[in-house]
Formats: sequence, structure tokens, C-alpha cells
Amino acid sequence: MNTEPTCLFCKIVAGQIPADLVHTDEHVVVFKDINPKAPIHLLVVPREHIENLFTIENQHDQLMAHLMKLLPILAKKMGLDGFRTIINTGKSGGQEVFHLHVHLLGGWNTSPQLF
Ligand code: DGP
Repeated sequence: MNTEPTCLFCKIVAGQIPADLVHTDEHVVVFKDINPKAPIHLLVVPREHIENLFTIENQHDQLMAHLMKLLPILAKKMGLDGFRTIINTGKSGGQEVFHLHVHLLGGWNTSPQLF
């Protein structure tokens, strides 16, 4: 049976595609976005393949708590005193890679005018 991942972020998690890693632990892998939309733009990616927020289940409670609590730790590690998070969900929500991820953006000199 072929167990090679086909998902892009699963391949990064497995080390099969290089990425600029910022943090790894038992639950998540964090790396710089290849197409940054801010001076600092990280992607926080669960090791487990979860398509998006629509497919989160009770078994993911610990992972999701860990992921949320990690965000300010990562921001501080990157020298940020403020940051923005985005989770694109579904094609109509702007999701392009169908493996759950949180965008962590910051480093602007002034407040971002994204909306
Ligand atoms: P989203 O639209 O939320 O699915 O965002 C996907 C992000 O993934 C997008 O900002 C670009 C980033 N991305 C796509 N391919 C790669 C890759 O191969 N390496 C890295 N580091 N980022 C990628």
C-alpha cells in the first residue's frame, strides 16, 4: 500500500518538501509562508491531516488548545508586540491548501488595513 502523503503540508510535516521551519513539537509544525503577506508571515500547521475547521472533532480539543496558546509564544519569539491570525476555511473562504493551518501575520510599522 502506498502511504506517501499527497497533501502539500503533509509533505512539509514529513520533511519531504523543504520549508523554513520556525518551531516544531509533537502537535504542530510552524514555517514561513512561501508568499508572505506581511513582514512576518508564519503558518501553524497540525501534524495530523485535518482538512479545515469544518472537520474538527472532539478528539482535536487538546491540539486546538495547544495551537491557540502557541500563537502568542511564536509572536514573541519573532519579536512581535502584536499580530493578526487568519484561518481560511473552504474554497469560498479563500482556502487554497486543504490541510488546516493558521496564518500568523505581523511586523507592520502601522496598523494593517486588511478589512
Ligand atoms: P490558504 O489560502 O489559507 O490555504 O493559504 C495557503 C498558504 O500556503 C499561502 O499563503 C501560501 C502558502 N504555501 C503554499 N505552498 C507553500 C509551500 O510549498 N511552502 C510554504 N512555505 N508555503 C506555501
